[in-house]
Amino acid sequence: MSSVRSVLALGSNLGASNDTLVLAVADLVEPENVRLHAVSPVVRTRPVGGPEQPDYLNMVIEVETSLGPYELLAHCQAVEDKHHRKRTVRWGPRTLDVDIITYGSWTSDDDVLTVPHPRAASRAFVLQPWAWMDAGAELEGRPVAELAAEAADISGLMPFEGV
Ligand code: PH2
Ligand code: MG
Ligand code: MG
Repeated sequence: MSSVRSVLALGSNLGASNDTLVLAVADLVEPENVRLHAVSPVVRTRPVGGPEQPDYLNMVIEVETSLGPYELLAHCQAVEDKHHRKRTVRWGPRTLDVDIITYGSWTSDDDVLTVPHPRAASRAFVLQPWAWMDAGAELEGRPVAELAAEAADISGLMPFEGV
């Protein structure tokens, strides 16, 4: 059974966000064929885009999975749904967002799934926790830590110290 490493980004800014993230990580790696490989620290971040809304808690995880990319997407969406995700305003507040950032070296740009995530390379709320999780990580041929330092939203990111 071949398996692939995939980086997933989680975000929440409605409800008990820290609890939601902890529970969502457990849900994401609950199936036998999704194994947790690494976890980032949780960060508090200013919202990027969308309407005025609360700060987010963000984190990333790396999983190893034998699910195909579209199966992994469906699994991520099922976990979002379990945590009462409503799909209304684009970039609006949400109880839980789970995005596939990378899926091995596989790339895709279709109506269902774009991988690597099209905006990840410019979003400190993804890049900085990822760099803390995996100091050697690269995206689009560049160190993730360098991309994080250059991202416009880096100044709005702070470590999350707990509730
Ligand atoms: N997600 C978005 C839009 N803006 N801003 C922050 N800080 N964190 C997010 O997770 C986020 C966002 C769309 O998915
Ligand atoms: Mg998102
Ligand atoms: Mg999403």
